[in-house]
Amino acid sequence: MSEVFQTTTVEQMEADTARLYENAVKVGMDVWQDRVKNQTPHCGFGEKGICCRICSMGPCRISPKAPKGICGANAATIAGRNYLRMAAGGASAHSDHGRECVWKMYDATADGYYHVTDEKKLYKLAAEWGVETEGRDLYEVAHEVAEMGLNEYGKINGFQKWTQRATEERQKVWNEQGIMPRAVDREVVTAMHMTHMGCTADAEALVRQALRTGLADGWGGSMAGTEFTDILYGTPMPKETEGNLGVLDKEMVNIVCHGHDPAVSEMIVTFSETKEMQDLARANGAKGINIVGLCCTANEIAMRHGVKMAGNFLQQENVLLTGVVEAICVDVQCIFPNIGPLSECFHTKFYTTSPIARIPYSTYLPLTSENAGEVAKEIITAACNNFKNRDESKIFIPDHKHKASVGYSCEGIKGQLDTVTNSHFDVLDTYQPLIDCVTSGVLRGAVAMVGCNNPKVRPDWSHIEIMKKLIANDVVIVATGCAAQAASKAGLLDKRSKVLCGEGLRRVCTLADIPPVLHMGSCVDISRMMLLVCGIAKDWGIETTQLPVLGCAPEWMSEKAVSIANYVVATGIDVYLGIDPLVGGSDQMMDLITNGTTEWVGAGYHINTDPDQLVEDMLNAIEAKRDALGI
Ligand code: XCC
Ligand code: SF4
Repeated sequence: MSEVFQTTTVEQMEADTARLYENAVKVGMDVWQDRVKNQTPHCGFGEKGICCRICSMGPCRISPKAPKGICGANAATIAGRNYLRMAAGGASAHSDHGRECVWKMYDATADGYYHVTDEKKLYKLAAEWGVETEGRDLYEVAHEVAEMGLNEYGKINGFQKWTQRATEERQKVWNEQGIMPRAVDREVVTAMHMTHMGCTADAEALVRQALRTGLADGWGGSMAGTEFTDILYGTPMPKETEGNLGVLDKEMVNIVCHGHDPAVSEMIVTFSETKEMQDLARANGAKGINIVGLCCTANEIAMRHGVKMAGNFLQQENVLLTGVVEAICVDVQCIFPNIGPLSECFHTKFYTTSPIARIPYSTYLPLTSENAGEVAKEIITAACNNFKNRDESKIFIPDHKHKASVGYSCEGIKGQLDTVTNSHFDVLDTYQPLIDCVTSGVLRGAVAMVGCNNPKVRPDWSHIEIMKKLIANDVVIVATGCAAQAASKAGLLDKRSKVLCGEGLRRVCTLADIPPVLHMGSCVDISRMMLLVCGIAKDWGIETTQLPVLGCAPEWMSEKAVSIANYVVATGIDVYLGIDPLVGGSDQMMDLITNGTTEWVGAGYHINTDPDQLVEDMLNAIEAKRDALGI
């Protein structure tokens, strides 16, 4: 059976996209491929990060003839301010998403729409934060823990509680370097203040604040998002699903959930399973209701319910171009405004649900803890009744899809390791078996593949080629976000893809019954990866900076990725970027984000826009880390 396994190639995916593009032409609507052409070449000043429009004396652009802005800001100042503002934008998005999740738990009741699913995780967090649980009602505890979680965002004194989960050494470094994160809101406001006209001009201070703001996200807002989401909807454990456009079903009512915060999609999944909704779908001539996900919402509901994943960021217009989507419902982040006009060209109904993401040509149904079920039912009902309005002449569903094993939270990974080595351990709460595989050389190391896809490079190509090369060299991969989706589309989350691995990794995959690419969730779940590396470092008895573990964002595009890169670096893990971080106009800034951070926190960026070279650099870096450890 393994010999028949084949990946879906980027060429095949591109052929699907080309075929769907014909539908866009047919309905007379532009899609990203057209807009990329219109926007290319990009503005050189913007690309290099040396255009400043922070005050109305400008915009000022740096060139050999004009080396300073009107106020005297030079290239390093301008590029540094732009960079910090990107990190702050990203930290805000993740953290505010996290805050919404905490609010849902604050509002949770035994008989409401939102309740506690993972009691064990709640009690663990309560114990960690010193909340009394003895003889108290579950929801009283949940309420108090949530209130503490909410207060973390704006507390007036002290640092993010979540940072205490990091290794002692990391906490010490963050304190010594003055980047221990305070309240999330405080770090973001500080970043905005520092970058205001006439404030910080020193590039080093701007880069340090980017690290601190990133830490407030990864070891603050994002971690809150992951923890409270797990408590509310369940901690992901390994399960099977499918990925790519072939998961859309011509005979079913197709509802697409897109965005990041699972509050809406959880309700859609729950209510779509009710008899009332199933009957309605059948009464409209469909065989049933097919919920599929896009972007990180897909990751959330796939990890917890095995919901199928239609694809990643640049697949969002493709999904509508199939002509079989009855409704697309979005929450926040990474939603193309073009979904509005594009849905108007089809029978597709477009729903927005958050005051944070208001988009023209949508029906706006703001979701609250009180009305969540009603909103979900309204969307599903409209979708079912919309089934008969499809235009047959516009339908095309590519048949590519792959099996995908998902759900590898830290708990899921430990559980899976347990199946291999439970002869040695009673209750396994250690990464020791994994560490043994690395020290013995069966596995060379690990790479966290994260981030978006981006038309600045050949979409998904870098992700897939880099992953294939890494697993062939016995490097295990953990993935989140659109990187994980790229793996899913190619078939690398299918356990059978172990045929592509080197001998060592293949053996580990067989023994532990895992795919070589472990899907750890959405982008806020990179906080899981931070706990994973700190957990491994603790169990191993070495520092995070010594681990043969790297981060890689070969096709990143969003401000969130900048925030992530900052906290991954600050956690001691080198980050390999395949897209320029938009600071190239200043040598000083380039030096600060590569060498500077390495001096302060032991890790930095490595940038190479050639994916072949990027993966070579990573393999060499892993071997160098192994040599330094003497393994
Ligand atoms: Fe968005 Fe999270 Fe990027 Fe994908 S990976 S395009 S941020 S959905 Ni986060
Ligand atoms: Fe120009 Fe300085 Fe104003 Fe920026 S802050 S727009 S560099 S004058």
